[in-house]
Amino acid sequence: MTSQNQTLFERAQRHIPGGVNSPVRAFGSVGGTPRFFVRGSGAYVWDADNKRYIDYVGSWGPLILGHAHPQVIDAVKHAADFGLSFGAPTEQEIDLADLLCEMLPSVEKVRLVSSGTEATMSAIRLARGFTGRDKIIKFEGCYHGHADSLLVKAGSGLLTFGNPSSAGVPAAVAADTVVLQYNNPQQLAETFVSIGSQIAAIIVEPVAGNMNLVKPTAEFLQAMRSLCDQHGALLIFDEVMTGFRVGLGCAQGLFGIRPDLTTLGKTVGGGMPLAAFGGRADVMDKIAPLGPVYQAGTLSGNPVAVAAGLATLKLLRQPGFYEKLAASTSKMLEGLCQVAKETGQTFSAQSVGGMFGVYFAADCPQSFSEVMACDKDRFNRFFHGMLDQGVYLAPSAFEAGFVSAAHSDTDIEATIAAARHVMASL
Ligand code: KE4
Repeated sequence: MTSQNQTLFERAQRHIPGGVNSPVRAFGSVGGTPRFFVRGSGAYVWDADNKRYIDYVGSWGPLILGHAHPQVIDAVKHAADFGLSFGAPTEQEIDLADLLCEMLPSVEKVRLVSSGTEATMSAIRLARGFTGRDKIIKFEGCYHGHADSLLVKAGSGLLTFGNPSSAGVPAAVAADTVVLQYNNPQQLAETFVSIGSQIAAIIVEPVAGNMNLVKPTAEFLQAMRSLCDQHGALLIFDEVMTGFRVGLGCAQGLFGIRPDLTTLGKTVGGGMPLAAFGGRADVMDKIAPLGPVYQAGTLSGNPVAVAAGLATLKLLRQPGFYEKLAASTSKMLEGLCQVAKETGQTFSAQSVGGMFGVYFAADCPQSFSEVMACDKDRFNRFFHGMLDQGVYLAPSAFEAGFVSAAHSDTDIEATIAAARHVMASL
């Protein structure tokens, strides 16, 4: 019998390029038919064939509370009853700005936007406007959304489809983006020695999640901070994925590094189109209408999205939230490593708070080249085996996974049992 997912995928491809509204959803890297979801609740999603999956993608990070959390849904419904958008300021935007500045000491002022791409694109423009410099440093395998300057040797969907640099980006734009190796402080220092006076900013994922999960070394983090200070460049932490995912203080709180600018998205909006960029007041005051760096958005600070964000952040601040999330995540990974050992699989895994990476390699990769050396084909077979078993992992070997507060011990144990079954015949 034809799967409804297949039928819908064929229909979708008639008028939507690739049948999807974002490339990573197309299963291009893992092959097969993308699942069309019809419902999510807690740790679960159901596809068009009414098959249930334990979900470890969580809409690529936002659903840290699980799908359709009642308090978030109620907040959204209540806000919607008063109108969907005004294109004018609302009190709730002040509440969210105040809360973000309270939760993140490095964020003295903040501007709300509608996507992570908007946040990073604006932060880059702001850094260039503030410093009067053009060069930006990013790292191979990191993905910061699809603004032209940042689609150079990027991760996520570009890496998944093997085209790390997008067509359509003018060479003149790409020329101002310097791409270095993640976790290579020596190379970074050498670059600053040669062109430090031209560098407006470093933008970095403080825990990389778009080439699979790669943790930063303390040396790398410290080098970025001190080199920016020495050369008058800004340090931008792209915390769209790590923000409120790895801890209440984000990655910057975890590592004790104070960036000049921070970008947020995903979790901060609880699943609604909400993102933000913020940081030093002297830098943020360069943003229009105060300063000369233009930035705008029809739906920026949208009241319904802000309601979802406020409801989500309120629940994340509950005592013990992150300890429990990290424990669930660690327990799941320990179980996967145990069954990999039992079944003779070369496998490793690691997590930071509620985000994790799994690798068909003996050791967790610490660099882009080590990620590329992992057994991608074996991951793809594992992905489909788990999908058949009702476990939905990210459909790419180059993405991080996410656990939610809704994942129960029973869900974790079921995931481990599924992995035992799949790994036994990989
Ligand atoms: P969006 O424009 O997709 O909201 O955010 C872009 C972005 C910026 N920075 C980081 C660190 C990100 O991870 C992202 C988006 N992440 C991908 C998944 N790895 C989104 C999924 C997709 O592209 O469909």
